[in-house]
Amino acid sequence: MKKLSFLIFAAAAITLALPAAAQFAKPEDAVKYRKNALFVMQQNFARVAAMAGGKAPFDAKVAADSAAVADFVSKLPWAAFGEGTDKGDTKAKPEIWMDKAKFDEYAQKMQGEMSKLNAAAKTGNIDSIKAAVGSVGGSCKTCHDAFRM
Ligand code: ASC
Repeated sequence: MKKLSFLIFAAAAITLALPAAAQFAKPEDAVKYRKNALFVMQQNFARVAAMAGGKAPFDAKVAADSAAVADFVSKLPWAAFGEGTDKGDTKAKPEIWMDKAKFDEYAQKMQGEMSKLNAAAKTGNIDSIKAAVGSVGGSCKTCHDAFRM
């Protein structure tokens, strides 16, 4: 019994000590997690971008709601780029793990721009939204050019 309690304690301690990055049962789960998060983010961002680009009618409420979701979800993918998740059904380049600092910097940059878009969308000002959409798009592209196949 003592041994079992110890094992449970040890397992809990290890789980809590691990960074969020490692908290996936399998590497495939991490890949799926980050792809799904990026997909949900992209869908919400693209909806706002379509309005900003005049390709969809401007609806301030939809824009604000979508930007808020994109902002929140923009925080999620990064914990799923841990070591050993460079394999499988992914377009992530090995360069991510060779220059993690740069990758993290680009990820941070995008999150910052997305949070500015969220703030702009809350004001309902289409010109501010347009400018912020451009900055987010630029930050997506910078990272994709360097780190996506
Ligand atoms: C999107 C999307 C991207 C970015 C990028 C902007 O909607 O899927 O990867 O915007 O195209 O340059």
